[in-house]
Amino acid sequence: MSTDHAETTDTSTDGGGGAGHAQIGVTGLAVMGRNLARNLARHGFRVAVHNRTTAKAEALVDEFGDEGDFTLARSLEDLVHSLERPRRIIVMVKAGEGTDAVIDELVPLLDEGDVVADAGNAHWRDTARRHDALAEKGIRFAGVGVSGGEVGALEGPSIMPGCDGNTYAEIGPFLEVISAHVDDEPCCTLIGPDGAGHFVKMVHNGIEYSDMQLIAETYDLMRHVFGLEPSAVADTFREWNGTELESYLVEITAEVLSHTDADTGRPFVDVVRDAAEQKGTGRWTVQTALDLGVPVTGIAEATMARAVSGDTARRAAVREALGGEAAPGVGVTVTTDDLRQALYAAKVVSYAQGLDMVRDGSAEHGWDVELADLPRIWRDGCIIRARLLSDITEALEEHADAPSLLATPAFAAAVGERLPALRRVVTAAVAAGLPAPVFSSVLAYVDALRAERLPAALVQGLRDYFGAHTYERTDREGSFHTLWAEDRSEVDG
Ligand code: NBP
Repeated sequence: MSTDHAETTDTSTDGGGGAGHAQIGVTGLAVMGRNLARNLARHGFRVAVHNRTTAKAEALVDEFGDEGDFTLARSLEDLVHSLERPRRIIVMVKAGEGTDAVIDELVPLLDEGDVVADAGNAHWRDTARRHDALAEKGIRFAGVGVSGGEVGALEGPSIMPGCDGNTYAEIGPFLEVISAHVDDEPCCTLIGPDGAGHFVKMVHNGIEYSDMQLIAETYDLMRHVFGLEPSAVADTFREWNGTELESYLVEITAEVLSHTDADTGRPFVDVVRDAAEQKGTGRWTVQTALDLGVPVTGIAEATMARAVSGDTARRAAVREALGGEAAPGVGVTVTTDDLRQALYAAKVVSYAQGLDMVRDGSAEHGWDVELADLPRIWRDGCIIRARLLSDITEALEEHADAPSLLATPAFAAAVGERLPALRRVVTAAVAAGLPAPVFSSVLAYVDALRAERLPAALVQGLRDYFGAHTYERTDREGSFHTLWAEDRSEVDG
């Protein structure tokens, strides 16, 4: 470990004219890190900047040096030496091997009590591992979820830090200042220890998947059941952005749908290949949800829908074999207002599922996450920012013990009154032969939660028949097994 006192080295250039050590360092200056560093500098912090390829750090100081007080670090040693103590270093590199490479190089240069904050999109399990490994060396580690993309990083993202309280005391004040703000409240708060911040960021991204897929399914229905052109669908989304559906994603849906391709003059959406990518957070959410046994059906179907869209060879083969004509959709009427209501209800359900996942994950790992904090810090700065999140915050504050958002009075009523519309939308999609996997699955989820009895009783009977897995009875305590192959009498299980 280094015993040097932090000192700006000869190779460092003070871009903003300030003197003394930098208060915080950023390593990794691609789009996100660069904008985060500028955001910090614009707020008056003295920022040391470093990138593996030094040219990016030089370019940052050249282009934006007048925005604040930058110290250019040409190596990680420079970066470490340029910082006041305890050192605070934000790592914003490509998640995975890149993060491990930087940490491995950085750790021998650091002193006890220094703070490393990984603000990349790390898997929460990697964050927990890194936290433990660095704790053994006395170095404090934070896994910081950041949402808002390139613009958010510059202008104020939603930030989900996971770390110990004393680590947060070091970096929280910086993060809170540069985050988005709603009514003077920062869209940043300590989520919980070790992997909690990245876990919540992962679920946030999962919700983003289902939000986008629901919007896409709504568009598909308007296009193919109503026969509207993309520009007309855009008008409806623009109008909806003035209603309960007001959100960043609804707003940009209108922008994308009204865009015309310059080359062909056709609607932009018609010239884009219909195969959606997924970078991994949706998959991680579903994998983690399966481990926890928490049903996030909306997120799961949205992730699967992307996988189906990308499965182009199989799609072509089945279309060829089965035919691709749409069904006539006879006898089912659905209105624009049904779609608006269904979109809102389905969105609420998928948020409820994501929040359930955080509740269960927090309980499993002892993180003590305050659920109402999540919609509060997602109200601005992040991709899923929406008017709805203020109402969710309020409902969770008032009913902190509710086992589901759907069990709070406000959202039970909001979803309940829109269920007929959601049902009509799913029916119309099925009748027209249009895939609406997220609409369908969230409706099935609500119907399952509402049901007095589920056919799971039969499943239990079958499991007992072939595997003696036992079952419980409705009329008395205990575990039972029926001797299926003998006289079918019941014994204790
Ligand atoms: P990228 O994810 O494209 O990563 C590029 C950066 O990683 C460059 O600074 C590159 O240095 C550095 N890097 C790599 Br690649 N391997 C490295 C290694 N072995 N050692 C040191 N540095 C290494 O950048 P980004 O899009 O700005 O995203 C940064 C992080 O933020 C990622 O974890 C990403 O998932 C996350 N994130 C991104 C967004 C978004 O909207 N883009 C949103 C939220 C979070 P080089 O210049 O020398 O190649």
